[in-house]
Amino acid sequence: MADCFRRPDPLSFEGNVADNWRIFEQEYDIFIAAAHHDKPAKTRAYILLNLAGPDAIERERSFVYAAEVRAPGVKVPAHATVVFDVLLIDVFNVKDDVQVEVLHVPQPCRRKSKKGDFIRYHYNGTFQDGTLFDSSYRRKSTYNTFVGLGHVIAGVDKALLGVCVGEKRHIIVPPHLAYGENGTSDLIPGSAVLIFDIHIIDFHNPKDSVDIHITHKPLQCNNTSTANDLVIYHYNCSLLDGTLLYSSIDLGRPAQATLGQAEVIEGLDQGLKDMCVGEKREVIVPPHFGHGQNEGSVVPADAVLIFELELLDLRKGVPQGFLFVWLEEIPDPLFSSMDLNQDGEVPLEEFTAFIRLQVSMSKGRLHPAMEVDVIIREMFTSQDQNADGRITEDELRLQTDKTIGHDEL
Ligand SMILES: [Ca+2]
Ligand SMILES: [Ca+2]
Repeated sequence: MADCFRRPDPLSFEGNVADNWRIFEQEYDIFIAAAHHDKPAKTRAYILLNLAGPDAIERERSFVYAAEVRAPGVKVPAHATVVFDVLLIDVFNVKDDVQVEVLHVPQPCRRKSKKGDFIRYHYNGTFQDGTLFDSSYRRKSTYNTFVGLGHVIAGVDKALLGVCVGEKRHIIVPPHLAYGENGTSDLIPGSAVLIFDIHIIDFHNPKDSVDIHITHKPLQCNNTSTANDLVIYHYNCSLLDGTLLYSSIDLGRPAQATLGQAEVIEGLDQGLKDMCVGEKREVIVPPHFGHGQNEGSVVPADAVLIFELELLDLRKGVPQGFLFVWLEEIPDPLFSSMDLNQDGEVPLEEFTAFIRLQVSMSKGRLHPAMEVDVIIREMFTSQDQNADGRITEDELRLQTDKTIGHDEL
C-alpha cells in the first residue's frame, strides 16, 4: 500500500464517474476523497467514493454531492445519469497507520523520545496536493507538547516517539489518525490526508536531571569547586539545534559567579560544581533547571540549554552572609593579637594589617568576590559599634556560624 501514499498527480477526468470507479476498483482497495476541481479550495465539497463497494451507500452520497453543486434552480431529475468532474485529492486506506520516513538523524543521538517527554519541534503541514495549511516556521515559534499522551492528533503523537534531537521526519497521517471525516474549522477539510515535515528542536523529561559530560580533565586536580566558591569561567550557551545564545567570548571577559547562591540558573550552578581549574565540560540543562516556561528575549520558553564550560580560576569561598572566616583556631586572646601596638585600641589601619596578615599566613579567608579593602572596612565598621574610628576590647563581637562550627569576626 505504500505507493498509494505518494502524493498523486492530480487525476482529473470527465464523464460518468461510475465508469471510472471500475478502473480504480481493479487497482486499489482504497477510498478517494474527491472534489469538484474548478471550485476554489476553501469551498470544495468533499465526497467519499468507496471504491471497494461502489454500489453501496457512498454512491448515494455522491448524488447528494451532485445536487449540492448543481447550478441554483436546477433539479437533478429522477433516474438521471450524473456526470462528475473529479480531481483526485487524497488516497488512503482506513486500515493504514501513520507513515514515517526518517530524513535525517544527527549523530550522536544521546537518547530517543519516549512517552511523557516534552518536545519542541518545527513543522510544515501540507495536503496531498501540496497546499500548505499550517506552519510553525511562519509563526516563528516551535510547537511544544508532551509526547504520547494524546495532546496532538494520534498520527503525529505516534510519529514523535523514538525521535532524536535534531531529527527530521516526513510523516503522512491518514484522516482517521488526524481530523477524521469532519475535519476541523476552516483549516482541515473532512477526510483529509495530512503530511507533516517535522524537525525536532529538543525534548526533555520533567524528571530529567542536569546532564554533565566532562570533556577535559587536567592531570592535576587537587582542588575542586564547591558551594560559596567564586568560579571564573568561560562558557558558550546554545540551544540543542546549535543556535548560540550567549558566550563569554563575545562579552570579552570570563564570567564569574559565587556557587550555591542563586547567582546563575540552577543547572549552571550544578554544572560548575566539583570542577577543577582547567577542566572542560558540556552541561545539558533541562528547562526546569533553567528558565522554565518563561519566554525570554533570547531563550525560548521550555528550551533545553547546552553549556560548554571551562573553569579558569577558583577562589575558595566563605559561607553566605560572611565576609571572613578563620581557617585555623582563632588567636586567643583575640583582641590583644589584633592590637598590634598594644595601646588598647584598634583603628582601621591596625585592623587592616591584622586581617591581611591572617590571610597571607593562610589562617583566614576573605569573601572572594569582593574588593579586599571594601570587605575589611565593612568588617571594621560592624565592630566599631560607637563609630569613633577604633575598636576597643568591649566592642569586639564574634558572629557564630553553625555550618563551620566556630565563631567569626
Ligand atoms: Ca592599637
Ligand atoms: Ca569604637
